[in-house]
Amino acid sequence: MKKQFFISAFICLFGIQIVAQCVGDNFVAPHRQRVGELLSKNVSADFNGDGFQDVAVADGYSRKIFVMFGDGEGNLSEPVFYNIGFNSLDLEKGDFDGDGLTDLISANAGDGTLSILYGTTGGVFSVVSINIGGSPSAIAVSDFNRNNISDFAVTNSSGNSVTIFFGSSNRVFSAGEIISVGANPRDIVAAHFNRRRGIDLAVANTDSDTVTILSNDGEFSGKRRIQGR
Ligand SMILES: [Ca+2]
Ligand SMILES: [Ca+2]
Ligand SMILES: [Ca+2]
Repeated sequence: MKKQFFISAFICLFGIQIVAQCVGDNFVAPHRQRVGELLSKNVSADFNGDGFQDVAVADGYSRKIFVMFGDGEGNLSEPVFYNIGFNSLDLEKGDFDGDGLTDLISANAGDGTLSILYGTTGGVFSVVSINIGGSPSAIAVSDFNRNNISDFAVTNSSGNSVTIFFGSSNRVFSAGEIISVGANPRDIVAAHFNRRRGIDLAVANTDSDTVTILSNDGEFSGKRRIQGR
């Protein structure tokens, strides 16, 4: 039977270890590739449209996102980097301008910014920064208003709040109200938690040892317009 190969990436403190995995068989010897200095989060997608999965990883210390392109055989290219804000705690993917190309977003707790990398053809990204203040700590991407353009919710760990941003084809975000949650929210997930159509949110609050459920009953609507620079 023909074996299927795909890439799985594991984050280490001072580098990234890429492991080529063989379905239905044992792991083969790992391919190690040193990247960055204090990696926090990675995502995979086919950024350059060649049919092979690629990897992006955020480095909170060097303020960079590294992008490496897969060859379908478990190997990654030398990293290309993009400058982002300080102390990235989360990295997610979506299509925030609805052009069909995967975009990336980083929550930078150290300087209160979001870095959004809009994908272009060939796997090249265009970076914009949005200053939202506080300590952005985690991001959940979904289509909260069901217009087929990705939106995202971001936690503010120092402000004990969540704000939802709605993507648009002209790359101008609409922001919803600041929603209070528990103390020091550090993770957030988007899923259906009730029987209504909209995607809801669950927030893990580290210091209050609570989980906050935000039900999307139509209140997840944009009211402020924010554009990255
Ligand atoms: Ca690719
Ligand atoms: Ca896009
Ligand atoms: Ca949307």
